[in-house]
Amino acid sequence: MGLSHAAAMSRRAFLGAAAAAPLARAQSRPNVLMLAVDDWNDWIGALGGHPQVKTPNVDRLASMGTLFTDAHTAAPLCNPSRSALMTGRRPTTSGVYDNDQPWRIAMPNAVTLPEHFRNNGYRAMGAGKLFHHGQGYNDPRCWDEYFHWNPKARADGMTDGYSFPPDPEPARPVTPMPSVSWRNFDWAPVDVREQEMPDYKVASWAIERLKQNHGKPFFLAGGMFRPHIPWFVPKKYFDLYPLDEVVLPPVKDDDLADLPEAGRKMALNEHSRHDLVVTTGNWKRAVQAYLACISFSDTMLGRILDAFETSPARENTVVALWSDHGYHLGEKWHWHKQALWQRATHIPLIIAAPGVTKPGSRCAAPVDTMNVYPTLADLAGLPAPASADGVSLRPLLKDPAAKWERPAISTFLRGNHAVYTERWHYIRYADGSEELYDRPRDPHEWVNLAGNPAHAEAKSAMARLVPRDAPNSPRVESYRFDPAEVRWTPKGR
Ligand SMILES: [Ca+2]
Ligand SMILES: [Ca+2]
Repeated sequence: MGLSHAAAMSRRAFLGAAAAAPLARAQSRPNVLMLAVDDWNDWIGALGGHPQVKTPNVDRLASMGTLFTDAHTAAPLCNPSRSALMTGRRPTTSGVYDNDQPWRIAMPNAVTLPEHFRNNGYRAMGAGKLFHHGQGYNDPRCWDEYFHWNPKARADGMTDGYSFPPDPEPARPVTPMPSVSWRNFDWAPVDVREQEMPDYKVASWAIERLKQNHGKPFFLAGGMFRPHIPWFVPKKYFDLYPLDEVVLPPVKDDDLADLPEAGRKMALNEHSRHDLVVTTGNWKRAVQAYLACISFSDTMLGRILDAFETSPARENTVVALWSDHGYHLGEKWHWHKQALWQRATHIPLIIAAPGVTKPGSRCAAPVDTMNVYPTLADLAGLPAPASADGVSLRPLLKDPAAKWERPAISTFLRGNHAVYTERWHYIRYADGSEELYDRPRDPHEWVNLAGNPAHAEAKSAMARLVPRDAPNSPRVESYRFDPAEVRWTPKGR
């Protein structure tokens, strides 16, 4: 849908613009290239989350704009994170807390991020993992064009399939960890050309769109699937990290001793068996595989960036990159996501906006993914989203040292929240139990200060920042997704 004539006229009057051709004026608005990565924690070179990680391309993107060094996800799990970012509504607003709650069923009237751009004269195109599997790829309101792979994908808004190319996988399982219940917790080098990898195809599709003239501004989004498990990528990426040299993340033996019961349960959930990873001799192997997948995805993103930097859009495009959440590899005796410590919530977030950001700038203010939608809308000169729980980051993009008093907030399942300020990280679980970490003094979050009377005042101040679960926030039913039938069915029926 294009800008209406009346709106165009009033916009021109407001801007006091001379009588430029309507098309030229429309194209003067910036394009948006949004890159998403999956389960990628703060292990990028520019963030220093792991001393060995090799991410020259994401680092290059960081050098083009502003790297947020203290960015957190709104929810450390795929669907609630992506639903929140793409609709602008936190789980506490939407009721979408888990992977089995289809966001469009919960929010039939939400205007999503790409939809907002479409409604304002943009062409919206997407590929790869942007929404969670099985949701949103075919939402007819979101996209003008999507890289559909699954022939069963249907355009009815919510019953779309896994629109993702098939993954070349070895016979499974490769890794002998039978007691780990997390499906797909497996890894190995695969003997395939990288052109056969799904993320390669997603990147190629996006690259083709960068070369095309769309006749109006574009919103182009590409979502990488790696480093999501299973960690199967070509061997050359494993070879970047020789096994005997792999550095393990720091883990404290008795780290869980000072956690409340709810925290211990979150650390030692059914999918997370650090003891087993260690006793089977797999810790270094798993870290190697995760690093390999990061460098693979970084290489795919580099292909998109190469194409972007030689494209006509180069001078007039906002580029953003985010991960849907972080990832534990043993820290707090925890694996995977689904936790509220910094390793699970801290993410790469980079925004490069011509004329706004300074190349290579870094911003240390605590921000979260609820800021993404309002920021991209703002940078494109679009109206603020109608209902968003976050605000635009423009003041920080203009001046990374600008005063910023909002906390970063992350929520995992109903009633469990993490709140970050520059000084403190506060966690409150649904049963009311708490954790408090002094961030500058305790970067690994090993010492829970919640019971320390010396910090009672700070703790109370942090507790006041916890988002309320709206008393009438929706109770969203759980659904089961059948990929063969490409259908959602309520679990209770
Ligand atoms: Ca994810
Ligand atoms: Ca501890």
